[in-house]
Amino acid sequence: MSPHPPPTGSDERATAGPAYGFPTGLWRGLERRRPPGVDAVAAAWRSPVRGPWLTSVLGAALLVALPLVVVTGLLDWIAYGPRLGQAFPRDVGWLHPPVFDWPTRPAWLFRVTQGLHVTLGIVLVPVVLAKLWSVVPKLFDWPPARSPAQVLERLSLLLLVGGILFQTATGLLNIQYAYLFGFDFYTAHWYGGWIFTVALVSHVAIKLPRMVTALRGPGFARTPVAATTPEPPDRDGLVARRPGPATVSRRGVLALTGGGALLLAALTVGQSVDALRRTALLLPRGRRPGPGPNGFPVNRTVSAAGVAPADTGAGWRLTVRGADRTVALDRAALLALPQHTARLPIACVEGWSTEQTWTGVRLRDLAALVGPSDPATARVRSLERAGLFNQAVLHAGQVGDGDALLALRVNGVDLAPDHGFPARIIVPALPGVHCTKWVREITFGGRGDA
Ligand SMILES: Nc1nc2c(c(=O)[nH]1)N[C@H]1C(S)=C(S)[C@@H](COP(=O)(O)O)O[C@H]1N2
Ligand SMILES: [Mo]
Repeated sequence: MSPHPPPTGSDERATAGPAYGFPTGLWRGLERRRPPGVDAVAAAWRSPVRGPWLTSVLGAALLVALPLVVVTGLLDWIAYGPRLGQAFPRDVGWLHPPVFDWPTRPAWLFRVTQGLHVTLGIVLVPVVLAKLWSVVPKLFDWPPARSPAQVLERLSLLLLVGGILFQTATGLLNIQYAYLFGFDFYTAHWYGGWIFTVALVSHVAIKLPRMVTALRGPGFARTPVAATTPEPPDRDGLVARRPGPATVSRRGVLALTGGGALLLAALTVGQSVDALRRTALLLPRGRRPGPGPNGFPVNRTVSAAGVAPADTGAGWRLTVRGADRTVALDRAALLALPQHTARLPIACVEGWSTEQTWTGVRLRDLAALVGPSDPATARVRSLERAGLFNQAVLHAGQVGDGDALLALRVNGVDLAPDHGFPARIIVPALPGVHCTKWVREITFGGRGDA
């Protein structure tokens, strides 16, 4: 039994909503010219659990988590190296966070930022859907606005809802390699991210006080279905006008949402935790990367990259260029140089990461062969002819790190062809995309001529 009998007529609804702003005649006129069916549709949303409390609980969860997704997304862009001209999108004008040289320590830094960005983006899908469900009747509000301020607010909601759906869809499609859209992923996800962020900030600014009020009021976290009744009519119109009987409690909705999020988390964490790889059911590739020391995920295989076995055989030479000279080294010559071993992650921005033990020549030792051992940059080129990631530029801090390697071996054996044989780059905290495989040439730039 509801302690608050639901309002029945449209008069109550009008008084529950905000008063009409300027120009009053326009809003009143709209109110009178109701499109056919709008009342029937609005009345069809009858769940008594909808209301400020449920929307606020879901909103609070998103308020904590979404900023993390936004910030880690921006950090991933910085990690790609905008100063080195290799972040995507490249030309963003002034629209970017302060850029800095991505550090090499802690070595797991990029593993964590890309992992949080992708994993949270996936895990939050049920929470976002539940939040949208809790407010969906407002989509059918008539009149659609009652003041110019409300027009603006509703436009920002359009950007907010459209933004999060767009970011989630493009992100998920990208990690599945499903380029169904006819535009560049990076550009779309970047600008989509800004639109979403601006809409999110204004939405929070507008709604935060109401969220706090709702959460400070009576709670419903323990109310069972039998005792579930609607909240009193609210000025936002979240509470159903003609609520039906409860078929689920508020805590039931939250349990379902949380359960969905936990399930997605369980299916996703294996992408970032080597021991749980087999549980990563959503990982589009490399869930069973095969046995042995080279048994870890492969993003682009040697055949997909079009690198021919003849190019990586006995005739392969690494060209190293520097300020003073150019040298060509075969694999035996590289193996004869001092070898260094480091345990480092490969972290792919598409969501997965893995930690392996790499052995090879320190980049700064290679630099010393051809010029100063502390160059400003290193440009690495692959045997791969086409492809966005057939080259990468490293900054001074990355070249100079004692664990920055041209890796020849992994886990005590030669690199497999798919992992970049004869040689690949591996640098602490470097995004996976810049850990160039099948390296053919490294050019060290002098100090100052980066
Ligand atoms: N030449 C070349 N190197 C490359 C790539 C590529 O497409 N071409 N992909 C990169 C990406 S996106 C990642 S995540 C890592 C993956 O390394 P792995 O396949 O050895 O795990 O390799 C990087 N090196
Ligand atoms: Mo990657």
